[in-house]
Order: sequence, then C-alpha cells, then structure tokens
Amino acid sequence: TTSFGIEEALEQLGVEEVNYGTSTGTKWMPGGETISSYSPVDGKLIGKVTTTTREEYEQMMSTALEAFKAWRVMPAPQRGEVVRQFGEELRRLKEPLGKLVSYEMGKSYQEGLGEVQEMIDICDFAVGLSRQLHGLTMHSERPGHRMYEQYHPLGVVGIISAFNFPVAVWSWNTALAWICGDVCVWKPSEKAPLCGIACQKIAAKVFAENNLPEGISCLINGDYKVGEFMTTDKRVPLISATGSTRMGKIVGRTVGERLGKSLLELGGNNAIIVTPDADIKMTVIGAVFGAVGTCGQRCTSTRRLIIHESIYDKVKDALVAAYGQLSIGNPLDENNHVGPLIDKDAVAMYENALRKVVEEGGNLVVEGGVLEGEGYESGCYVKPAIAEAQNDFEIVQHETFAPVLYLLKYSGDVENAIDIQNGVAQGLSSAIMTNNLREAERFLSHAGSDCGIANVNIGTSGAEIGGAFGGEKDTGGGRESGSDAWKIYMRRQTNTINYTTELPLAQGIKFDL
Ligand code: UN1
Repeated sequence: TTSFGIEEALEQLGVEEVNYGTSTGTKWMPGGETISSYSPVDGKLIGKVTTTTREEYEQMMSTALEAFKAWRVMPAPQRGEVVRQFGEELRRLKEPLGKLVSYEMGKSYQEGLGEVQEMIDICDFAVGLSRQLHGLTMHSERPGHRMYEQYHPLGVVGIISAFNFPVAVWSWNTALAWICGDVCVWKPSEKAPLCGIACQKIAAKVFAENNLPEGISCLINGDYKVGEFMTTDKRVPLISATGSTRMGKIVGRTVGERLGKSLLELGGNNAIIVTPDADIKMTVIGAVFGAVGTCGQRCTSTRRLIIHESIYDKVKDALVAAYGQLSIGNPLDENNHVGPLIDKDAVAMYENALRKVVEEGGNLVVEGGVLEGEGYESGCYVKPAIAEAQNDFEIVQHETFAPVLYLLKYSGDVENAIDIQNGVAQGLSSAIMTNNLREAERFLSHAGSDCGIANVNIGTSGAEIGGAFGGEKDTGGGRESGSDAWKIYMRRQTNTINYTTELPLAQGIKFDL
C-alpha cells in the first residue's frame, strides 16, 4: 500500500486503476492505447488512462458543438453560478486533489494544495466576472445613430496543458471560458493524466447536478497526435497551450495556418536583479523558493540571479548556506523542501545542464547530483545546484526545467543589469530586489524589464490569479487568468444602430439615388 493517504485520495476523487481517457462529462469512451502514470515520488504505477481515438474525438466534438448551442444562450451570471458550485466542489476536495497533484507530479504537498487554491481563486474571480463582461459604447459621427460593442461566446476552446501545473492551468482557462459561454476540450499532459481524470469528474458532477448537457467540459488524452486533432480543427476557434517554446511554435503555426486564435504560455528564463540596495535576507528567501520550489519546474522558476559586484560574494555565501539547509525527499512529507523531478528524462536534462555549464567555463558553487538509496528509488531526485556563469553561455540562454540557478555578476548602473535580464530569448517573469526607488522605477519603466511579469522585492514565481499571467518573446505573448484576459475567450462585435428615417453614410460620403 502507498503511504500518506494516497489510496484514500484516489478513491475520493474516483480515480481507478484503469481509466477511460475520453469524456464529454459523465459519459466516458473506451479509447485506444493506454498511458501508464508512474509517480516520480516512489516510482510506483498509480494508474492507467486510455488515449482518444479519431472516431471518439469526432463523437466528442459533435457533443461539444451541440452543448455550445445551449450553454451560449444561458445568461452569463447563471453560468457564473455553475462555476461557483464548481469552486465549492474544489474546496471540498482540496486535500485529496492536492495530494494527487503532489504524488503524480512530485511537487510538495503544500504546493499541491496551493495549486488547488489557485483553482478556487480563479472560480471566485470568474463568478464576479460573469456580471462584468463589459463592452464599450461609442458616440456615432452620424446623427440619430448609436454604437456599442458586445462580447459573444466564441465556441469550443481547446486546452493543452503541461505536467508542472497539472490542474491549475486547466482551471484558469475553463473557469473563464465557461462564464464566457464557451465549451472546453482539455488534453492534459501525458505525464499527469490522472489529475485530468480527477478534475473532469469534479466538473462533470457539477454540470450534471445542474441538468446541463454533456459536452461543456470534455477531456481527451494522448500525445501530440491527439493534440493535433484540435490544433488542425477549424471547429476550435481558440487553442490555449502551455508548454515548451518548441511545442508552442508548432501549435502557433498550425493554428495560424487556419487563422484560429492561440493563447501561448511557453518557456521562461526568469531573473532576479540584486542591486547594492537589496535586502539580502529577502533576496535569499525569494531566490531559493524561486529556484528550488516545484524542483525548478515552474515556467516562472528563478533561473538567473544578476548580482551587483559589490554584494556578489555576500549573496553567494548566503545562498550556499541556505542550500545547505534544504532537505530533499518525498514531497508528501512536509519536512522536505524539494521533491523529485517529473521523470528520468528530466533528470538527464538536469545532468546535461550541469555538464554544459562547466564545459562553457562556469563554476559550480553548489554541486548537484542525482540522489540514490533509500527514499530515492524512483531515480528522479536531484540536488539543487548553483553555478557561476555568463549570460551568453548557450546553456544559460536555454530554459532547463530543473533546479539549476546561474549567478551572473554586473557592475555599474542598474541599466547594465536590465540589459542582462533582457538579454535572453524568453520574456515571462522578472524581479528586482532593491530599496532604491529610482532603480525600481527604472526596472518597471518603458526602458526596463521586457517581461510579461515584473516584480519589485518579490521573487519571479508565485503570481496571483488576479493579474494577467503570461509573457513576451519566446514565451508566446498569451495572457491568462486575471485582469481582462477573459477577452480572448469571446468574440467582439461592433454594433451600429440607426434610429432615424435618414440613411447618412459615414465619412460624409454622398450617395444620392
Ligand atoms: C506555470 O509554471 O506554468 O506564478 C504557472 C506561479 C504560479 C503559476 C505558474 N502561479 O508560479
């Protein structure tokens, strides 16, 4: 038997040993091949999920298109009420779902709970938003005319999510898409398919209790080939995809080819600038959590520290001391800070990064290594590492999804640090640690950070759902969750109404008959 109450959690969530992987809600289809999900925590098989066949995809899609007709005409606040109930179910199942996230993905139980909390938060946000899908009104240039704009539901939204946030990213998309009147089809990562099964069951129960049709929440499973069913499908006006830049370029190209919309959340290469005026204690906490939290597998993980030369040694020594305190092991054991990487491929990429940084002339100040022996049987546990490096090293330019932190030194003005920070292909998250107002404002200015997220005296990870989440350049340009990110899930319509008996033309054009 598995420890830490995993079996009980799976039972509460309705996750079986073998699960059908294709669903329109309460109905499930048998599928083709099977995906086995092994836990990186102890290497054990958790369960299996069947993949979606082409025929099943077609069946699922016709159910989704039918459901859209009913869902889009339901008043948005009523859709909000359904999302409110979904949030309530998530509150009820927060512990088992957080546990499954931790066990299937490997992040700490606290972070698993945090992820479910993000789901609850976005539901609350969406409920309020369901009464605020505002358009603007404009004054017409023509007498007796009125102009306004409306946001209408878009249709079927395809969601492709990554293993690292196996439940939250789906909810950021679905909670908004649902209140906007869209129906959703989700393909979770093949590395965390059971999280998908659990979430689908939670959603399906709520939709069924409200006597809503099948097809508002759909699930498909499989590798990129199943993803392609959606990306090439003209009936799916929006694809929201989270993952690597490599994947995003393929998805963006495929969806663009048919002039669909895509919302891309891709790689980051996030840095914290540490200026001479930084609070060192705060810097260390922010940097260590950012670099080793989720074992360095967040898009927002801290990859680079850009430290002023005058405090470089002090920061380095404090980091080395902090890394010495980290305990690595079973993430369900709350005494551990760092859990495993997702799988052995990730371990190989981590080892490659350490080898490459040394080859390129870097210096390891905290040596890494793969852990072996009792408690580390899965082969996925590694030691977080720190390397002194240069920003132009090939490996530093590259996002390695592992706990490897690069220390970069700058001298002179904060502008030099900003140049280094912006000197990578990715543009997701960034931060500055300083008590100097001028430095902070320069970092946030037009000439400052080029990222979608720029923080002052906070690390790069742990964004709240209330802000728009996403980034520029190779990060893909998409924005999810808060602020007005909802607009991408709707189609905008401009309406002009004439309430006179004349038909004046715009731009003063005369056309007399
Ligand atoms: C991700 O890594 O894909 O800001 C999302 C954070 C989380 C979300 C990360 N709220 O770290």
